[in-house]
Amino acid sequence: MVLTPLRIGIVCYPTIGGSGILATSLGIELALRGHEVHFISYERPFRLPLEHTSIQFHPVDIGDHELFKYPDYTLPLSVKLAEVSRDHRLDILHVHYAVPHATAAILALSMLDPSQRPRVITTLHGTDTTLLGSHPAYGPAIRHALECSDAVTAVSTYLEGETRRLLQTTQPIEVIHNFVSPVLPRRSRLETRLELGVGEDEVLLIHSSNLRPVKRIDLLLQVAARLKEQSRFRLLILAGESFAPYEAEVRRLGLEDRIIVRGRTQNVEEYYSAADIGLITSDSESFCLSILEAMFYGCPTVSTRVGGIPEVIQTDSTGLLVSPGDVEALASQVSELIVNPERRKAMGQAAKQFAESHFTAEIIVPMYENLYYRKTEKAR
Ligand code: GMT
Repeated sequence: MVLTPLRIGIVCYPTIGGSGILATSLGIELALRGHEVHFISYERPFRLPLEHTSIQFHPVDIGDHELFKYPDYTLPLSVKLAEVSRDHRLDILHVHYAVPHATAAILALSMLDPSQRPRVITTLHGTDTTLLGSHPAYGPAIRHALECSDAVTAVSTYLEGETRRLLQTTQPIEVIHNFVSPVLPRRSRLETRLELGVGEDEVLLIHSSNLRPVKRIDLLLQVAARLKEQSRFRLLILAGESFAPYEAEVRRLGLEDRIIVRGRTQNVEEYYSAADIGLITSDSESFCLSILEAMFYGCPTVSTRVGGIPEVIQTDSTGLLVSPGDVEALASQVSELIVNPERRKAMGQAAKQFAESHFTAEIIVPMYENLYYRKTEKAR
């Protein structure tokens, strides 16, 4: 069916992190389907291709005003959102994160003539509910932004429930899970392992995150320390932020020759294809996009059973889940997979199949498109 193309503004954090990655993939997929897409952020999202005829990037100039003791992003963002909405006659403003993005979008609407106002869709990714939702200085602003949005989505059923519980909003919240558009790695598994200095006889564990406290890098290193005595493995950490704060702990645990750190990278597919087991030790996670990325490349993950992760991993079939904080159990489950390549491979294949039958762009993007059409007067 041919759809009437929409003009869609996407607001996201441009830095490494699941929400920015998801928003960028969504924008690319929408452009491929014929929509006109405008990204608005303080920096170009890092996975956004430089050349794309139906995608434009509009930077927000934050400036450096000595007048303010603390830098302000919400106001310049709202002015830019009003400008882009007016100049490009946007149908939809899809904001990822309630604060400050939905707040700025709501403010932008009030700067526009009613005939120029796009519909505001707010997608919740996690921390604005789980961290800020119960914060007295943010909760009411988040609730207000949700109630003023034309539609709200959450990336997992868990997050939908938590948002209802913590924010007591009356807005309907639609669950639209995250998706991944896998790309073909440009290097072979062997070439990537060569670059990493990992032998074919070594099991390669992988952890990819922004290393924020909720990711529990302390536990990740403790698991590696427990495995050190019994197994031949290396742990690759794809670090979205600086790994420097953890280097002393790596030395203290004697893990220098086991841990490989790589910084911000575009080519995660090469690393997931070269890896054997994913390892996630988070205290909280609304979805965990990096688990899904690993699944698409046939890499099963051992993770803590928190938040929305059980919607992504079916324990014993597509990965393994253990109680949060249980270093012993995490290590023993990883160890079980290290010594059992057959089980590991079968689990990786099951993970890939599950990802391909539930979380592809072909399945998820039309859910967003449907929502957009329902909220605009435009016919499909
Ligand atoms: O903590 C992160 O990983 C960053 C954060 C973000 O906004 O980029 O991730 C959140 O959104 C991701 C994409 O929807 C989810 O996969 C992550 O689980 C979620 N993080 C948390 O809930 C802690």
